[in-house]
Amino acid sequence: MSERVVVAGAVCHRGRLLAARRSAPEELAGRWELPGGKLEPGEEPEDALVRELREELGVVARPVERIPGRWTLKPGYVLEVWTVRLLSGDPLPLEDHDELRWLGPDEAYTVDWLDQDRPAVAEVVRRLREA
Ligand code: DCM
Repeated sequence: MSERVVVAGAVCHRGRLLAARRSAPEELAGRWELPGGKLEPGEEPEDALVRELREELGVVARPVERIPGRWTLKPGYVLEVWTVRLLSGDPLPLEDHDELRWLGPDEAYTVDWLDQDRPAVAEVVRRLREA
């Protein structure tokens, strides 16, 4: 049984992290996540992340570094996270989200992150504080 990989991006810009509020499905709606989505068959994780961020946010972005670790979402699905740099565009909630927020390290926990995203968020916030 192979696992399905979900890739997500910690988009960082000017010392802040981008948080996206999910609009669906019902059980996740209203919770905040690092934007991303499922790999398509044969797709490399970095390529999937670039595609997902273009589709969901309308930006051109570049994965920079993988955050160590992988987190189980539900049986058969694992989450992998990359730090991401914006190359062009201003993120908009085009698909899957109804609000975006840029959070500095001191505001990072003012939103209700999905449980499975929290370890990666914590690592990115630690890095933002050091930067
Ligand atoms: N997911 C998650 N954390 C993220 C992105 C996605 O837990 N940062 C989960 C939510 C869905 C699944 O991955 O169960 C697929 O995401 P999507 O519906 O966005 O393709």
